[in-house]
Amino acid sequence: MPTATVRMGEDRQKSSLLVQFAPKYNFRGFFVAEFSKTELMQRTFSLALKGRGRTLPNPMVGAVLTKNGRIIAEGYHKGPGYPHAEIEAIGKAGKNAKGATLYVNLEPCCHFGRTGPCTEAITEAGIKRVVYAATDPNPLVKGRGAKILKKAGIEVTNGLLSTEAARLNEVYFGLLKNERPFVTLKLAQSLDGRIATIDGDSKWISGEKSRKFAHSLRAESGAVLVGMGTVRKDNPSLTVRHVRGKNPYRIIVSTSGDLPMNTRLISENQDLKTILATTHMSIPKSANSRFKKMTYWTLEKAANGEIDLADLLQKAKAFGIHSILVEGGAEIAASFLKDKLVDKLILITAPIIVGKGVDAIGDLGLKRIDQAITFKDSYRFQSGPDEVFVGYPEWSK
Ligand code: AOF
Ligand code: ZN
Repeated sequence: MPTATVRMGEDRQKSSLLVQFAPKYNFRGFFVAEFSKTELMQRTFSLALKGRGRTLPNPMVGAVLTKNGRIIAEGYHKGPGYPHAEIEAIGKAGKNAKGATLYVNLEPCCHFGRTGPCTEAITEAGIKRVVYAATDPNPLVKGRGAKILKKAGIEVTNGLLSTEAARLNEVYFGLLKNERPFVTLKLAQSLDGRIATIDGDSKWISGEKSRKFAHSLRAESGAVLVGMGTVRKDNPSLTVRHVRGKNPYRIIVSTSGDLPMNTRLISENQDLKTILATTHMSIPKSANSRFKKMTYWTLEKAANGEIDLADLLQKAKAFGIHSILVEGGAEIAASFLKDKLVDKLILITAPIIVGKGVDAIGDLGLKRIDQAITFKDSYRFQSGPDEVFVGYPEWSK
């Protein structure tokens, strides 16, 4: 089932989330118009997205207060330490909040965190009805928020656009469910599934528009991760250049830790965001000061002698990284897939044929087609001449 309408336009290209959750309705003049429940819930999504890239580890939340079918106030969560969306909306409505209906994409919280419980503010404001989309997976909330509101005599409805609401906050939901960063695997391949020619040339497979899109994915991620093969062949910078946004951490996975000295990830590490993940502590004796500016993670070895990726994800989580964009190459992609550690696949296919070359994904050790990885909630969109496939692997079929 597709999770949302996909509409493309120049402005939508800036973020994968905006591609997926392009506003469906025109809300100009919304204070006087009447809207359906679905439209109002959709509006909470648009408001939530205003906090995009700033809320983690908190979710993106938008709130709309209505009275007699009309919007009287709105709010959204700007990030940890800032008021929750409901509090913003209630604050703006003032006394007018009495008797209003609250629409919100996440169940209102009921705990003291960095801020006070929304359930209390909702009750005190005299709100009559609460319509929320998804239950908050935070164990401190998880249905308790709704229970408390009902106990206070407030009419509570949930479930409207709940699948979409969970997707909107997929990183937040993933963090709580899997207790590790959310992993997106992104690959740009030719029609015949190659990411490079036989000589290793890969510049460029996808078009300019897709490369911008890829940079927006970087800007939205806590870290970008590549294997040693990619560092050697492509010497990538892994910074955000084609769009505005902050650089993510750059993780190099290398069992040997043997980095060439002229690597851009070392020489262009002014922001001190390059991390080398190896199986042993390995600042080379001859290391110059540029090498010493890197962060080193020493990780467990898996049974096959390679880096234990689950351990890597735990290190990343402890480091405060909430989402990781795996950019290849083929072996790293295969390792993450084999370990079932990919939450989302973004596959960009350019309309070119390369012939013999480097496969997009290495050996997965599959013998039969019925063992192939399948996807749910997938959708496709056009990005200049390329086609983009987005899907969520079904690990527990
Ligand atoms: C809401 N509305 O807008 C948000 C909620 O540290 P705090 O006080 O900001 O609390 C963070 C938790 O509150 C977060 O883990 C999630 O359970 C909930 N976030 N809840 O009702 C909001 N951002
Ligand atoms: Zn709250």
